[in-house]
Amino acid sequence: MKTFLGPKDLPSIEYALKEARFIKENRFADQHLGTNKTILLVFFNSSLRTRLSTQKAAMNLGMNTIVLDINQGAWKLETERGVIMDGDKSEHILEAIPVMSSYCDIVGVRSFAGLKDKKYDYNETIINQFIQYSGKPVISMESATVHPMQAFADLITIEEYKDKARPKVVMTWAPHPKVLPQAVPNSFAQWMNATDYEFVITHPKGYELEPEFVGNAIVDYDQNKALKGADFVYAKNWSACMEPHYGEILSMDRDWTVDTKKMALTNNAYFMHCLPVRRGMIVSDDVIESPRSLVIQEAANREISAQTVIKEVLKSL
Ligand code: AN0
Ligand code: CP
Repeated sequence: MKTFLGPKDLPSIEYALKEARFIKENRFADQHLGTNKTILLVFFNSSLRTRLSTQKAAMNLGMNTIVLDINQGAWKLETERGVIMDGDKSEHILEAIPVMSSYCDIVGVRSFAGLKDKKYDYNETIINQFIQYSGKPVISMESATVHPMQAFADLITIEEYKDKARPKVVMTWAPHPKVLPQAVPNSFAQWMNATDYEFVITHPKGYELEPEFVGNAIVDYDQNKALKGADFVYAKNWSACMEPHYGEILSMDRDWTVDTKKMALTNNAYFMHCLPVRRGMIVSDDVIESPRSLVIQEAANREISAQTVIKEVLKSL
């Protein structure tokens, strides 16, 4: 595997889940694969879970890890071609990428959507430059439109907690004061569509996601109706995806906040969120602290999804 952006990059979902189960029980069984190999994790944006879990996964595989925060100590990078660099950007990404990749065997990239130019974001311009110019395998640690290691960890978590073959999974939009990307909901939808679960997406009008990610999901604008009978509730905020409102906040309606009243509509559902989460906006304190909340288990499974992905890349080196 030379790039990792979605479920199609793995041999199959069944294979990926089987590997994940093995890795969870045998975290140090594959150290021979990573000996004397180096992974470089490049962050253009903040991170807690991705930074720690991906490093831990690489260390479990016997690898060396280097982490670079572009905004803390590196030169400011120009990412557009054809510009006269007379501003505050000292280095061009077209030199920086091959230089960074000369020190490693695998590159992980976190680069959020700018949410200004939909075409630039949805072409995955930044991570595609890494794929094109690094000469090394590249894994997304949340790029402009996808966050595949998060969605894979979410899938592992649902598989661990489901008590029926075909659970009802509901992804609900919830309010947030800042403009957020669509990467997490896009990937969650993409990975849920790769299963045979009953999958429903609910959000206010105007928050439609791209059809390539929505796939066969049922979209319901009535959150209360969507939550009925849910076995898993996956909350997330995202900004508007469709033009002419791309990257805008269209609603801050706290009636969409997931609280005990909303959870009472479900089939005693588990609550899920990728974190970081804003209490009082996305979810109430009592729901996130309840025994049905899986947010810590999801975060812990980030080590497993990352290790499964990196192992697959190491096998192809
Ligand atoms: C980011 C997002 O919504 O994409 C990262 C989530 C993993 N969240 C925030 O910036 C709060
Ligand atoms: N869920 C997630 O990716 O968290 P971080 O942004 O802290 O890495």
